[in-house]
Amino acid sequence: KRQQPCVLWFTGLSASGKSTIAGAVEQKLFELGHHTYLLDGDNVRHGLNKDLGFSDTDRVENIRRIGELSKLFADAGLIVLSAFISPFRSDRRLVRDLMADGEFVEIYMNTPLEVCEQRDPKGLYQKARKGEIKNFTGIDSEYEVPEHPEVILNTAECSVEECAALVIDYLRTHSII
Ligand code: GGZ
Repeated sequence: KRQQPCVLWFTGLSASGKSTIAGAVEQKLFELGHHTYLLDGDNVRHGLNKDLGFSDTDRVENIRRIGELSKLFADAGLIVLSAFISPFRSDRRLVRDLMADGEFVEIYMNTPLEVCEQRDPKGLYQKARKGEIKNFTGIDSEYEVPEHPEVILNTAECSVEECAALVIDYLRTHSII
């Protein structure tokens, strides 16, 4: 099936829904006959980037490597879905600049911190509040909100299905699929 290789870059706080929505979008793309690859903490931070932690410098290097990796998969013709907090604007800009015009789709998970903290699926926010985890994004490490994301998803108000459909709509409107 015809598709424009590109990178769908999901950015947002921990528990904002990045991996969940990326997974739902990937499932829809698969059903439509498209070829995709999903990058997230599970397959990157435990492998290629297992030497990196959560200091600012390590996060910068984490995103730099993931950007290069995303570009390679896009060069292979795939629609790449990358789901990382990627808290810094300059790092997301660097990845955008690796890609050709229109091939970087920044998807901002506009989920309020309170909602993420309430979800707290792994109990990490609770640990961060108690000081048991340092440099936790949204607590004692910064998240820089995207200024011009291509797509904004309000996961506190919309279902996973609705959010995934918005991304698919964007890809259709912009002739990526
Ligand atoms: C943020 C942390 C931290 C700290 C561990 N800050 O919700 P999760 O658990 O499954 O996803 C989070 C993941 C973030 O990794 P990223 O590679 O996406 O981060 S970044 O883009 O900033 O490099 C969270 C867990 O790792 N985690 N410690 N201190 N998230």
